[in-house]
Parts: sequence; structure tokens; C-alpha cells
Amino acid sequence: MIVRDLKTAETSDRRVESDGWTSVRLLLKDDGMGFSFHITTIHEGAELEMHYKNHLESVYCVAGEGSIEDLATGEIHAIRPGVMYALDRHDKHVLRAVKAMTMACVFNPPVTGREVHGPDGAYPAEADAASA
Ligand code: 9YT
Repeated sequence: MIVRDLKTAETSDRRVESDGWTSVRLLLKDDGMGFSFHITTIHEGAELEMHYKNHLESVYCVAGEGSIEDLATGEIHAIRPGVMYALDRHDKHVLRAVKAMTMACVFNPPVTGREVHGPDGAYPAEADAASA
């Protein structure tokens, strides 16, 4: 069994910061679960274009307020606590935070913890210490 506390994880290298977001990776590839699990904060005012070409991602909004735009259709969906979205088609999207949003995120395949977004808004298919 794996038990981890967010408060402890956020003071470790499980906490990753980038432009517009901070993420604490509670489960990573080396935990062997087949998915990774992150608690991500999208900072107030952030507008993030992303395209996870190599991963499926599901996101549940715990707190905050914003929207997600599906760049294939132009559809915009409100994001608020209780709303989940799943990028089941590797959907290219823009996430906007009106108020800072706390999101619980699952990635399949799991991230290793070393990925950074490429210029295409994606994480690489597989990252390791040598390439990330
Ligand atoms: C909500 C969202 O897009 N989360 C992405 C996860 C975060 N960028 C991470 O942990 O890598």
C-alpha cells in the first residue's frame, strides 16, 4: 500500500512549477500503478494551451473557476468544483483559470516526473533522466 500526504509531498521534489501552474505528483510511473496522479493548481489568470498527444488525461476540479476550450470544435465548457473532463481523444485544448483552480489529474501512461511541456504543448511519450 502507498500512502502519501499532499502537505509532505509539496515540500519534496514531487512539487513541480511551470508557467501558470504548480503540480504535486502523488503517484508517478515508478509507483507501478499504470497511471500517475497529480494535484495541480492552475494559477489565477493563467491561459494554458496543451496537447497531450502521448497521454490520456482525466481532470476533476476540486476548487476554483475557469473554462476549457476544445480547439477542434471551439466549444467552451465551464470548469467549477465537481466538473470532470477527460481528454479521451488527446484533445488539443486551452485551460483558463478565472480564479485559481485545484485539479486532481490522472495520466495514462503515467508520467515519470521529469517531463516538461514541449513547444507543441505535449509531454514526450517517454521521459527518462537522460532525456528530460
Ligand atoms: C489540469 C492539467 O492540465 N494538469 C496537467 C498536469 C500538470 N501539468 C502536471 O502535473 O504535469
